[in-house]
Amino acid sequence: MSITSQRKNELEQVCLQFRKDVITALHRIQTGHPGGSLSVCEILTAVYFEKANISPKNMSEPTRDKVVLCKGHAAPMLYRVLAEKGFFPVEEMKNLRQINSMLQGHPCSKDTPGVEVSTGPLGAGYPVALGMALSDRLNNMDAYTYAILGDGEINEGVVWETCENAAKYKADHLISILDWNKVQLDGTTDAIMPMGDVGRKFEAFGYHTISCDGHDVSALCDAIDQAKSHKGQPSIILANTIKGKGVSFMEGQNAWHGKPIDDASYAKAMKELGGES
Ligand SMILES: Cc1ncc(C[n+]2csc(CCOP(=O)(O)OP(=O)(O)O)c2C)c(N)n1
Ligand SMILES: [Mg+2]
Repeated sequence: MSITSQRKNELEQVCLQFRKDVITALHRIQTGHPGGSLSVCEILTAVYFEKANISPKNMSEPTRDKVVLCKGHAAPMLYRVLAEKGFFPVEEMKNLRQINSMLQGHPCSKDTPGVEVSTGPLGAGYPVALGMALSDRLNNMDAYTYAILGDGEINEGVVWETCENAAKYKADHLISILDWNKVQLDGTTDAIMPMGDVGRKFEAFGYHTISCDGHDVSALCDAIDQAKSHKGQPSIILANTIKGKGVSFMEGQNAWHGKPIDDASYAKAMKELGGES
């Protein structure tokens, strides 16, 4: 069922706060990844706040849904979302990327409550996500595994090996979401490694594809519903996003993939996002 317009408005406000808090945390530490964190904001919000059956209360129950942020460099946004879900206090964001902090530069399942799988090496999270989905099915559980991928990440060969297996095993409880922002670290995805028609490529590998606006929480929720209702094939949601979304001078700019946020840029970003964090 679609979310109401009131709920959509609420989640948009929540996303605005997430963006401010992530930019503030990244400015404080002068390292980390703004671009890919801002682009995945609504995807994580739709999954964690509307669709996935996952919370601090059921984290130890095998029947819970699972989420794997394959593009692990967007950890700051994942952490902010997990804090809002109650996995740890939001004040922990102050310790982002500090030695011995629970919030390392890339997600670590050992250190961070709520993190299902440690990720960072691009591509490596995806086969793990498939394994989790297949394991749940073997155990007769109706749980879904959500795998969130970057569009530069899908240059990795292991992603396509995973697709072959997901199709072979008809992994219809693996819901993949591509943060399709068309930019990676050093340039546009087309310039670094042209992937052709991404949707047709996934279809050729045996996937059901769904496209949507990846900054529209309501559209993302509908796309997830469609993926859930599609049986006998894995689904991937091609979520059209903008790298750096919400901060005009970061939008579409690979330079802001992993650049420290200087004071002037921070002030400008916060003004655009509507004030202090
Ligand atoms: C195997 C591997 N190679 C290289 C890197 C370095 N790296 C980190 S992020 C990134 C670009 C990722 O681009 P994309 O998947 O499009 O992410 P997004 O645009 O969502 O930030 C690269 C090359 C890595 N983490 N892992
Ligand atoms: Mg990208």
